[in-house]
Formats: sequence, structure tokens, C-alpha cells
Amino acid sequence: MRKFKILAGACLCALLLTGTASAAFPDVRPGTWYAEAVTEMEEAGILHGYPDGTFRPGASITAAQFVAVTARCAGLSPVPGQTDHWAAGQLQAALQAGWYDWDEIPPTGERFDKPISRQLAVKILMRALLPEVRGDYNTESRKMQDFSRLEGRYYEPVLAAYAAGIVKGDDQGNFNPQKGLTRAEACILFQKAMKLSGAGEGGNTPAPEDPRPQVPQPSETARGGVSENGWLQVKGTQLCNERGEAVVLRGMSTHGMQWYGQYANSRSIRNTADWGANLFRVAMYTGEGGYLSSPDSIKKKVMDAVDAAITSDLYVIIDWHILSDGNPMSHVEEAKAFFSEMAARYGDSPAVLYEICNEPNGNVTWEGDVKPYAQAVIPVIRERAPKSVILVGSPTWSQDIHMAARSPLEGENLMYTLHFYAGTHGADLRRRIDDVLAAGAPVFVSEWGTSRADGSGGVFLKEAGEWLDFLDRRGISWANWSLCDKGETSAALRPGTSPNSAWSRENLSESGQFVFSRFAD
Ligand code: IDC
Repeated sequence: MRKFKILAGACLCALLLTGTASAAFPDVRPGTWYAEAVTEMEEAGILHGYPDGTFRPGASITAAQFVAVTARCAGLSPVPGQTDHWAAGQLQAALQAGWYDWDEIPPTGERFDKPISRQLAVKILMRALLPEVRGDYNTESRKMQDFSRLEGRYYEPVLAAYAAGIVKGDDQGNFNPQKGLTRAEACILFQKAMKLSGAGEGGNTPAPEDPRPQVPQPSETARGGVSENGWLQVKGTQLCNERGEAVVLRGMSTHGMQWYGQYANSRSIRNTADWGANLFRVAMYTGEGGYLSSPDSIKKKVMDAVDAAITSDLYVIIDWHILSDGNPMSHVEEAKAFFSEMAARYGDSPAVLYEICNEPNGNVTWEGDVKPYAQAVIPVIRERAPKSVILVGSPTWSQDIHMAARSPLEGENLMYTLHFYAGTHGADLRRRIDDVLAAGAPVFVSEWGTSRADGSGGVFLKEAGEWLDFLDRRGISWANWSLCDKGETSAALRPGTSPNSAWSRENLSESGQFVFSRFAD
């Protein structure tokens, strides 16, 4: 247990009632994202519950409560206050220490019991506990979608807090500067700031794990095609270019080559590149009348598409699109032969990525099926394509990336694919991505749609926007399903669109207009 410097005997109402039993609060459920932090802070004597024994994690924290707890964290002694409010002494000391200005929380008390804004809370915390920390304006302000709503007097501490990793935006990347914060959220802030400031003493045992994973996020990502970025490499969880700079690939996936191969011709690929994509995915169904039924003709279509993508300066994924054949092991020999041939042909091209199993599904497991499959196919690719990026799926239609992260493959330049459909999948799957990144496994969204998971319904553009913002912030690459004119909402082209001429906005479906607008930054 860490021990924090605390003021002995300070009697602070509500949040800080001393002498309360340190047993878990009945309203702090174990396993919630804040439970560990609350327990740690409570055990350290920083926080206590209300007299009725509750902690009230969802209640807004007031200015007085926030300042009083911060004072405890920082070891700031109270001085005589101007009112008989329970926290007047702490507030007066904090004001004199310069943690905030007179007008922000007037010492006359009228705002003491009002919810404190997030921007002011962060300022107080940073000044009290981490006064030396600075954040680079360009890098940090870009992390806040709503940076324009932040008042100028809070720039410095809020940018510093972002730089230190103390605050992260909400799911949309907003900081919400004027909003209040809950007692649970505040508790996480205190805990993080305490850890960073070293205000704690003792420390013989390691600090408990942060309940919110620290997710690697690049501050900047390169764009552009193959000629600009060269060979790709995976560093940590991030896809990088030849120079080691974070890079993001965004583009389209074809529909099945056996059905809509016409939109994988050179003109359609060039059109996609002209709209700003730097990635193209060639989805070669194995079943459903695809490669396993007509290997020679389908393979030729695939190679023509890959060649055309390379000509258009795009990165290109060769996708072994298992779907009805849910277990990749059922055709592992065919996969080895196919990828051996592809690697022999493209192994010296920096443009080509190999996706070895689109979506394992049905009665398959990572340990029993997908991992052994990957361990059989990857070496075959590596013989001829020693440094190309290889993308690996996981059970449940490439959603079980956490299984892969728990038992990762050995080797360089490997990434795990995550597939989502905006009308079906949401915050839970995004959270899984964060967990997996925090565990050190690289993620590539090689297929996603604006529709439901059946390729239809919607379109769900608001949800899709949330997803793409999330991916952008983490520097995650993506390919959208799909470049075809089929009468399903996920199709990017309006029915009847010619694969042989340029495409205007009118040729794009509602989904296509949205997706194409997100290729470039
Ligand atoms: C869908 C197509 C649809 C086709 C169906 C079966 O959109 O026209 O009839 O496959 O072949 C996936 C798969 C992808 C699916 C897509 C939408 O990788 O092949 O395409 N989807 O259902 N995973 C989740 C969704």
C-alpha cells in the first residue's frame, strides 16, 4: 500500500470525513473502471465516504471538495478562511498558493458548493501537484476535438495534463472544458496526478494498475502512398513507414472478386486513389464460388488488381477471405500454396500486405485453430516476403483480438485485424481495442462498414463517425466494405456506376460519400 503525505486530523465534511471504515463502499461496485482508484485513495486516507457510508461516484464533485482533496494530496495546510464553510481554510490556502484566481472560486464562498468545471479542476490539480509539466501546443491541442471551447486561461494546464496523460477525452475526443466531473472521475485524476508527482511515500510495493489502460497514441501520422512511405514496419503497436514515422492507411475493400471484380480494375482503383485513399484491399473469397471453385481465374483477377493498385501508388492487401468456411484450418494447404505464390511474386514490393484469414467464425478458437493456422502460413510468406506486414484475423469474425493479444504470435511486422460494422458494434468493441493496444498488440481494421453486420441497414453515419474519430486518435488504419454498386447500404457506389470512368460525388452512395470524405485528414 502506498502511503501519502496527508494532513493529520483535518476535519472535512462529506468527501473527507475521517474515521470512516475503509471497507468498500456499497455503491462502488468492484470491477468498475474507478473502483480500484477509489479504494486506493480511500485506503491512503485521501478520500472517505459520506456519513451514510456511500461514496456517490456519479455525483458531481464541488469546488470545495475538489480543492480540499487536492490540498490533502499536496500536503497544503489550511489557513484562516473568510467564512465558516468546512473547507474555507483549505480554499484560502489554495488561493494564496496561486492554484486558482479570486474570480474562479471567490473566497466569499458563493461557489464553494457548486460543481467545479473540468478546466478549472485540471488547472488546480496541475498547479498543485505537477507545476513543472508543460504540454506542446501543437501536439496536445490536436488531441481535443473541442479545443476551441477551452478558455485561454486554461490552455497551459490542460495541455500539460494531456501531455502527462492525466486526462483523456471522451469517446468523441472532447475534453468538455465547461462540464463538471463526477467524484469517480475526479478520483482517477487525483490518483494519476499523485502517482506522477511522486507525492506518495513508501512505495515498496508497486502501485496498483491504472483501471483505465494507457493507450499508445501517435501525436502525428504520415499520409501519402507507397512512393512517399516505402516499406512499412510495425513499431510497438503502431504501423510506421520506412523512416519509422507513424503512418495511417485508409481506403476501400473490394466486394467478392467473383461477383464485383469489375470494380477492382485499374480505373476504379485509380478513382479510389484520386479521392484520397492510400490503401486498397482485394477480398478474395475462398468459398461462396470464389478461389476454391475457380482458382486460376480468380487468382488472375487478384493479381491484376494488386498490380493496378501498385501502379496507383496504393498499399494493397491480399485478403484470403474466409467466411462460410469459418475454420481457416480447413484449407490451410491451399492457403499455404496461394500465399507462397503471392509472396514469390510480390515479396520485394513494399506495397503489398498479406491478410491470411478474413474472419474465422463458428466453432473455432484462437489457440486451437487460428494461431496454429497462422503459425503454418506465416513462415511460408516469410520465405519470400521477409519484411512485409502480415494481418491476422481472430475468432468471432475477427472480433476476438483480446484472445490473440493474450497469446500473441512471435515475429515481426504482424498485426491483428479487428472488423466492425457501425450499426452493430460500438463502445464495447472499441474498449477492447484499447485493452489490446495497452497490452502491446498492434491492431489493423482491415474491414468495417457503415451498415449493420449483414452489410445492410442504416446507414449509421453518426456511429461510423465515432468509430473513425476513435481510430484516427489511435493512428489505426482501415479499409471500408465495400467498393461495389450492389443494392446494399454498405456499398460505396450507386447502382449502375461505371467502373470505367471517373466518379463524381453523384456516383457515390450515402455510405460512399461519407467514407471517401474520410480518406484524407
Ligand atoms: C457480405 C456482402 C454481401 C454478401 C455476403 C455473403 O456484403 O453482399 O452477400 O457477404 O458473401 C463480413 C464479411 C463480408 C460480408 C460483410 C457484410 O467479411 O464478406 O460481406 N461482413 O455482411 N464480416 C462482417 C460483415
